[in-house]
Amino acid sequence: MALDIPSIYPITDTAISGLSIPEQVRRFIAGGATFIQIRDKQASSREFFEAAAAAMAIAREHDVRVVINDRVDIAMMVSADGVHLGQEDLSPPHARQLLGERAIIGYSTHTLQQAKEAAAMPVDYIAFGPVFPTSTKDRPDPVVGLEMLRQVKELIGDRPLVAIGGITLKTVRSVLTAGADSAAIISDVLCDADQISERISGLISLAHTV
Ligand code: 3NM
Repeated sequence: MALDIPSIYPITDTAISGLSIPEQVRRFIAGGATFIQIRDKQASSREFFEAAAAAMAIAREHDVRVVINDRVDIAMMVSADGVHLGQEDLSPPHARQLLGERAIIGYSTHTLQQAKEAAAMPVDYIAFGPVFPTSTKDRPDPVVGLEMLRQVKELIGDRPLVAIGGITLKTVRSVLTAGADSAAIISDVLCDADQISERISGLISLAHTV
C-alpha cells in the first residue's frame, strides 16, 4: 500500500537547535508532527544510536513514525519505521534486502534523472531538492526550484514526493501546490528552540489550507 505521509515532515539537527535528539522529537510531537526523520551528521555511531533509541521510545508512546537518516544498521537496532537514504548511502535495493518489505525507505534525489531512476526502485517516497537555497546541508546540490518539482511529480506518478531544502512558513504552500505530498524542513522549524512546537503547528495549519 502507498505510504501515507503527512504534509509536514520535520528533521532533527542538533547543531541548529542546540537540543538533544530526544528533546527535538518531543517538541516536534508536541507541535503535531506524526512522521519524523532523525538526522545527525556530527555524532559518533554510538552517540547516534543512543540518541535514536531514546527518541524511538518517545515516538512509540505517541504512535509517531520515525525514519533514520543514512544508517540502516541503527534503524534495525532501534526498530525504527525505516530509513532515509542519500545518493551515496547503501542503495535502496540493498537496504530493502536488509530491512524487509514492511520498512519505510525514503530516497533523496536532486535531478530529473535521479528521480526517474528512483521511481523504478523499491522506495516508499522520493525526496527532491534543494527546492530553495539552503545553508543546512554541507555541499548542497544545485537548487532545483518549483518548476522542476512539478516535473518530478509528473515523472514519478503515484509515488509520494517530499520537497526539501530551504522551505519556510512563507514557502511551504508553494511546494505543496507544485505537487509535493510533504515538505521536509530543518532550519525553519529549529531556528528558535523555544518555538519549535509552535512553528510545527503553524506549518501544519498552513498545509491544511492547500
Ligand atoms: N537534503 P533546511 S536539502 C538534508 O537537497 C537536506 O536533498 C537536501 O534543511 C536535499 O530545511 C537539505 O534547513 C537541508 O533547508 C534541508
